[in-house]
Amino acid sequence: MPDKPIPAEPPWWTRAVVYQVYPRSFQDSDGDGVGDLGGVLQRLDHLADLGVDVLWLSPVYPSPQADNGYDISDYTDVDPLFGSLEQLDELVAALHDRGMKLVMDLVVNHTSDRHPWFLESRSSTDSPKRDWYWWRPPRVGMAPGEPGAEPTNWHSFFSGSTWELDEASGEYFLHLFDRRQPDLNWENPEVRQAVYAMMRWWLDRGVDGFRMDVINLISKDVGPDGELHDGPPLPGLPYGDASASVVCGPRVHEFLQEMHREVVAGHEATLLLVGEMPGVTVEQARLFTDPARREVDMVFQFEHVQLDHSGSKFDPHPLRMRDLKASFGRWQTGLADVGWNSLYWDNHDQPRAVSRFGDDSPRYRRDSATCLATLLHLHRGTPYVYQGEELGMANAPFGSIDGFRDVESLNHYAQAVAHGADPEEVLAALRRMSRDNARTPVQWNDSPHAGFTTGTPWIPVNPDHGEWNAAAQRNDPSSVFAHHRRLIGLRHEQPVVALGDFTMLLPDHEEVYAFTRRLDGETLLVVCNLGGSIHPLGELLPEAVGAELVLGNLGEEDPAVLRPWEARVLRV
Ligand code: ISL
Repeated sequence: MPDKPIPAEPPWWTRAVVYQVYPRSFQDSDGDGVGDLGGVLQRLDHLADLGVDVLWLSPVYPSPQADNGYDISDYTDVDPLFGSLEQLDELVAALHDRGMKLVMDLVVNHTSDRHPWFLESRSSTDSPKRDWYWWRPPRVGMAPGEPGAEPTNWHSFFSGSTWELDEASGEYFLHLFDRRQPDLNWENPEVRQAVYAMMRWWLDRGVDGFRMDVINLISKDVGPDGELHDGPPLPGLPYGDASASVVCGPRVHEFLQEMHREVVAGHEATLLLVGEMPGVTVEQARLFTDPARREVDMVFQFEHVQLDHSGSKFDPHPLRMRDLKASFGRWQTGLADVGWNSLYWDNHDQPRAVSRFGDDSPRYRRDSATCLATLLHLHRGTPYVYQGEELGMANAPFGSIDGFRDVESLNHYAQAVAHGADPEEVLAALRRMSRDNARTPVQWNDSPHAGFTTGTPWIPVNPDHGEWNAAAQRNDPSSVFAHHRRLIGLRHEQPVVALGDFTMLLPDHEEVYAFTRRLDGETLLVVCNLGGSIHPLGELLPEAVGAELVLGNLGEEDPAVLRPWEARVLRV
């Protein structure tokens, strides 16, 4: 394959690294136990020190907090829990002063059931906003509330039916997530215009883009008379799979192109648009991220974070590293010439990467965290660092169900136990897979609540913070934090890291993940050992042995031997 020449002006985000702040768990500034914007403002030095380019802020809008802010009741304000609009403006200015950008979370597949739009929609069957949401009568011949009378058999992402009965009107409304998160009807042009106006309002305030929550679910496959169709039955559940009707529905590209025309046009050079897209395929992602189509810059895909699910995420099985390699490899190849990848291990919806893909035992925690980081940051695409990932934060030791806070976990537990599952088994799965693993407070120092709050944290701090915290790592050159800083620096300094092509090596090897990145005659060879065994690198990849070490996660030793969880970036 010929080396790729450097394109004239690659978009700025090809060299950028994004840092996700989940504000509730980042830093509390007023002692109420919940993180807030004041806290984010206090910790900007941490981000600057790490060297990231963009802060993606999970929702801070007014919200009943049924899903920690992913249930929005006012799109153009800040919840007092998190601070004020003035502080948001302050954050934009403070980030811009430091050369960083702010990307807001855009949650427009659904609103909160407390949003005025929904209250109005619900108020009567002939409300002018009735059609802003998905209202449907019971199944023909059935009474409202009768078991099985739901308009379709769809299973919610958060357990149970996607339909909630409104007693007053005898009709059901659709919610792909919790019942307190009704889906907006994007078929209605007024809904779309209201969303675009809101987005323009945020851009006018100076924000630099949007991370679009479940944006590939906005178009539903609806027939000419409003029909929605049952999905294939889900094994072991009294529901069907809604995917065929809601994932990348018939008008999704049209809607995103319209959004681009109405909101983004003229600003595309400076903004970042990332679409979160559960269930998206490589082929679809190429369409969404083809710059010529003007939809989004990159998507969050889910393939690699579902490889350890057997059907449901709460029925996990051990991950085969080969499957992980194959999946990443497919995405790298699939978006090589058209489109762009987002790269992530962690976010607020996933268990902690070092516990899931690495080895969080004392022996290998630091090495596996730095190995995973090297692997991710050296791929082609834009890396995302989730708060605490740069510190090697691990899953938390949850006890009983009372320790969990997340609506997805709590709904799942209630439903599973109601259907006869063994509570201890359900808990074991939650301890491994619950989103709360990612939501324990950031560990700033070794003080009682890790420096997160002076009050009582809304969710307990992981007791390992005495050892694993930012203060301990910031000036330690061998820390997970320092390693992330080096990786981010490498992307900024080396065009080959940002733009080079990708070739997978040793595709069938169970533990050694190796690839090259090439650009303009320069070749980097990246070798990572995703396990606890030693591998004969000299035999597997002889060219690695004499190569110059650009960056490694373990001290230099025998170049012909790859130690457990060792990662090397080599210039060949
Ligand atoms: O968390 C998940 C894994 O079970 C997903 O189903 C997740 O809900 C999905 O990726 C969509 O996530 C986004 O939208 C949700 C919200 O709860 C998540 O926090 C958000 O990232 C609904 O707004």
